[in-house]
Amino acid sequence: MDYSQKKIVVIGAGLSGQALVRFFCEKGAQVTLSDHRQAAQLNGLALLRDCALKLDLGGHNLDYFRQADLVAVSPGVPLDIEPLVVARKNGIALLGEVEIAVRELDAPLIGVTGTNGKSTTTSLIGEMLSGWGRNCFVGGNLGTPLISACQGDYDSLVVELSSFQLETIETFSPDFALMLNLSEDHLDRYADFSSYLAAKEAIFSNMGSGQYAILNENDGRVRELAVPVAVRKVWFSALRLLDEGMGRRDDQLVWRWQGEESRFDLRLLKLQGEHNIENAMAALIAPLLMGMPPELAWQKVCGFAGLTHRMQLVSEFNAIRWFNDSKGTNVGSVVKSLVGLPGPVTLIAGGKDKGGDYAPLRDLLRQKVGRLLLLGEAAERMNTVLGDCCPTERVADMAEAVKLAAQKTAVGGTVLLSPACSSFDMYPNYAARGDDFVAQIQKLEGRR
Ligand code: UMA
Ligand code: ADP
Repeated sequence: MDYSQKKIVVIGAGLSGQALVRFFCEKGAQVTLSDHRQAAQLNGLALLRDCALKLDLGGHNLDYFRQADLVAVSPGVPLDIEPLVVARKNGIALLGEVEIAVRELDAPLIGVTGTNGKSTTTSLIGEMLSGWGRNCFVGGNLGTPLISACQGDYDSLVVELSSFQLETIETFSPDFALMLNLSEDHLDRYADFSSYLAAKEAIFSNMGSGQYAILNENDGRVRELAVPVAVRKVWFSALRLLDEGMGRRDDQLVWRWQGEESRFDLRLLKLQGEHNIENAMAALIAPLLMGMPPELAWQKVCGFAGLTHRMQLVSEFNAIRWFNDSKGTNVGSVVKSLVGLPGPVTLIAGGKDKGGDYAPLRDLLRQKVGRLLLLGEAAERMNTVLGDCCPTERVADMAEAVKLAAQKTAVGGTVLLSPACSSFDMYPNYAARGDDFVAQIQKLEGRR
């Protein structure tokens, strides 16, 4: 695309916005970076000092949005805010960061979406392809915006995609699209669950022949998605053997494709939990279809110990096992994390409420949770919905949560931080929240 001399407004000055600014400046565009936060609240702006750009901070000046040739949208910016409504009314094109990126990139692209397991699965695929000698980009919602792949010379792109990123695609059409599972999330941004599902389903909308949809057979909502007929569906199931696709029998994964069969021994997998078996199954499929030798693929999967902030055993202080699952940011992920642990668990939850239903946690709380400690903005609503399931207390911050957990959890017990909420009420992101949890445990340990 030729962006030279084009007037481009980039909205959102986070990671995506800053990467977009760098991209458009290199293309010779006239760039304005707009954010409703003030400069002092934004990190990394100094790194843009070499770019000739205008700043529109502390609010969005509508004139810029009326006069632009293009508005480039960061994923965290909702499409119904006034500046974007004004731009649309004035006939200005709005494109998301992923759409802008894919117009520049031509390497085979593996897109990973679903409600939970995206980061783990994306990383697993990256491990496999790199271990096979491919020079692959691994990023997207995982942390490195896809637009920054335009600076590299990649032979494959492995991209985690959020519903926010998929809302603004127009031509995006991955060679492999993985849909891991679907449950309630982000209902603070979407009018209802079906709007969230529609954003996810959009990953298939431009796909056609020669492309693959990799789908979880055991998720009813995934089974109902509309996938264009020309797209080849490849199923995985952690519950049974499949005639074609990735199935399972006991401790073996069985891959059957075009008359060939490969088996993978699950006892060698380092990743823990049933949900990670599904992630491993889903992750294997695209590399195998690309021709990666099955033994090498499985060796790379088994070598992967998992990402931080996902069911990470961070301490055994006080003869208690402390798990950091700060990335457990919705009810579906907390369910999976609790199922995998023996009770009784002291659960630390809460944060920024995303408007979903907490009631699916009720049975598990009764079965597994000895004490529930609630943090953040969501604490009140969670207490109303869940407070009668087990002894429940509100805490002011992570320090109090960890202190109380250490006092109230019996020797041999488990403490789990798995918030079912995003972190933005108290922290810049889920990683900062998980780091605080670990730091508070270490503080107590120091006093031992
Ligand atoms: N902003 C405005 N006006 C608004 C709303 C927001 O100016 O009306 C500004 C904010 O002040 C802020 C900027 O927009 O400065 C933030 O933009 P952003 O939220 O898109 O954040 P980025 O730093 O660009 O990070 C985004 C993803 N964040 C979100 O989707 C919320 C990151 O995913 C992703 O790693 C990154 O792009 C690179 O691709 C994080 C995330 O929480 C991990 N994702 C959600 C999730 O996983 O649940 C979807
Ligand atoms: P995402 O990027 O989709 O948020 P992650 O791989 O970061 O997913 O995992 C986040 C949390 O989601 C994990 O800590 C775990 O509790 C849960 N989780 C991971 N994989 C799955 C899965 N396949 N199904 C359900 N929950 C999962």
